[in-house]
Amino acid sequence: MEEKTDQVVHLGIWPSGACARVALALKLKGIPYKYVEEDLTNKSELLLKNNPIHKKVPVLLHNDKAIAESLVILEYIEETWSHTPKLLPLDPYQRAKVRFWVNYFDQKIRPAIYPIFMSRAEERKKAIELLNEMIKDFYEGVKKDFGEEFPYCKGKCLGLLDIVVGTSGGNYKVINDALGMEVIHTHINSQFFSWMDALREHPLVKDTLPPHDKLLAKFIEEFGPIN
Ligand SMILES: N[C@@H](CCC(=O)N[C@@H](CS)C(=O)NCC(=O)O)C(=O)O
Repeated sequence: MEEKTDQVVHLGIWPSGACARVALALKLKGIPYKYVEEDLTNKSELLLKNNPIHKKVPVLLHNDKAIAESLVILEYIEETWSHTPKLLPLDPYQRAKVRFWVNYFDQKIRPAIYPIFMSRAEERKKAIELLNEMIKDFYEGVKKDFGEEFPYCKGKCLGLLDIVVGTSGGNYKVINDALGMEVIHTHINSQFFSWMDALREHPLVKDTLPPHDKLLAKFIEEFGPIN
């Protein structure tokens, strides 16, 4: 249980989906924390000391104990502040399934976005098709595994999967706008994107995701002339 003396610091950068995961989980659990924006072009001593292996954000400092890697941090938050709302189901098999799909999203879908920005013409077309196929497999699989309670506990609660998927997928329109094309085919995976739209409307998700135009400007700055 959290004690009055608990000090929680979240070290992150504002455009990052991985950092948004941590912020959203802390807000959902109602844990007071201090946010420190990192400068990745000039990494701070605080970051280098507390994540010496990867030197990446997010990092969570809980009473000066450092935890790195967003998915590890989410599990730490769930175990340390075990009061409701729970981020994971109680049943071990259901928990395993949530973790499976969280990992699929983290390891397959998120990394599939970058190659779209870095490629052109035919290569880009293939990268887009691959992403949309993976989203389809993901959504079908999740629906099969969680049935009626899915998505988003029928709009009642946010769990680990909603946090991980919503903090990246919630800004899907930025990808289309940055590239000036329909990378994300909302008509093919319409149910998945309805889920993302519903998540975006959640007050804490709204409070956590960067504004569309700010993120779009960042994408354009980062990836240069995209087309
Ligand atoms: N697997 C890590 C990925 C974190 C990550 O890629 N962080 C980026 C910002 S989004 C970073 O700190 N990059 C700095 C660098 O690569 O030097 C996680 O989920 O926490």
